[in-house]
Amino acid sequence: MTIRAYKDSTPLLGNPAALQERASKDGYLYFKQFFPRDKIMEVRQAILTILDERGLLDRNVPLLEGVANQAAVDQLSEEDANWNGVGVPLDVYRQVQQLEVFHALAHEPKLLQLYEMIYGEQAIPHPRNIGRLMLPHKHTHTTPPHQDFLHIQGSYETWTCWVPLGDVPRTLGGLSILEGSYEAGLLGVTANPGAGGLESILCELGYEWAEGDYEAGDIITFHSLTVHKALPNQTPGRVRLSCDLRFQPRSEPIEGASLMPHGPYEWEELYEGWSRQDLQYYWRDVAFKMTEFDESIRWQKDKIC
Ligand SMILES: O=C(O)CCC(=O)C(=O)O
Repeated sequence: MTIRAYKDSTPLLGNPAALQERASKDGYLYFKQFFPRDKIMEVRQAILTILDERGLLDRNVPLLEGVANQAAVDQLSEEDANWNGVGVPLDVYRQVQQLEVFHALAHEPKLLQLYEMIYGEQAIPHPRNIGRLMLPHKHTHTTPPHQDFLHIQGSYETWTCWVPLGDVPRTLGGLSILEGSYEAGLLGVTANPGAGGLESILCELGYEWAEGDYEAGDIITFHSLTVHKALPNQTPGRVRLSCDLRFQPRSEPIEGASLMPHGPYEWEELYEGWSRQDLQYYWRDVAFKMTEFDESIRWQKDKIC
C-alpha cells in the first residue's frame, strides 16, 4: 500500500482560489505551523495539569512531556479509558470541557479566515469542541477509518480541524487521511470499538492514505465525507493529546447536537469563570436551518464489499 506524505498548503493561504481547488481535489488541507507553538502548548499544559492533578501522569518527568503514571492508568476500567471516545473518564473530561483556552482555539481569527476562504462565505465554528486524551491504557482503542458526516450530519460542508495538542509523530498515533475519498460519498459502515463506534467499509476504493509527523502548531482539516483514521500509539507510556474543532458555512443547515456540549454537561456549568463573553452562546443569534439527526444513514448501506 502506498502512503503519501501530506502536502503543506501554507503557500496557498494567500490564494483562496488555489486553496479551494486543492480542497476540492484532496478533500483535506494540511498546514505546518499554522498556530504559534506556544498557543498550542498553553492548551497542552492546561489539559496535562488536569491529568496530573488526577494522578494520571508520571511526576518524575516534566509535565509537558505527557508521560503517564502507568500504574494509575492501568487502574482505570476499560469503560473509563474509552468513555465517549475521549480516552478519560467523564469527570476528568468535564474539567477539560471547562477550559476557556481549549474552546478559544476554535475562535482564532486565522482559523476563521481559513474557513471563509474554503467556503467563499462566512464561516461559523460549532461550539461542540472535542478533546482526545488518549492514555496508554491496554484497552484504548485506535480510531477506525470513518467519515465524520455519520456523526455530525447537518451540512456536508462541515469541515473538521484536527489539532495535535503537542508534537504527535506517527508513532504517537497521528491522524491519517484517505486522500480524495470524500468523492466516494457516504460509505457503508460496520461496528468498531474505537471513537465514534463506526468503521467505514473501504472496498477497493482506489484512494491512497496520506500521513505525516505533526508538530505542535500544525493542523489538518478535512471535509465531512473524507475518510480518516488514527494511527496506533506505539510509544509506551505517552499520552496522545488532540482536539477536533468543526466549522461550517453560516448559510448551511446544522443538526442540533452540534450546538450542545460534547458530553452530558450544560454550557452554563462549562462557562463558569470564563473571562471572554464573545466565546459564549455566540451561535444563538444565527438563524440556522436546523436538521434532525437521521439514525438510518449510519446503517443503510451494504455492509459487505
Ligand atoms: O483523534 C482521533 O483519534 C480521532 C479524531 C477523529 O477521527 C475526528 O475528529 O473525527
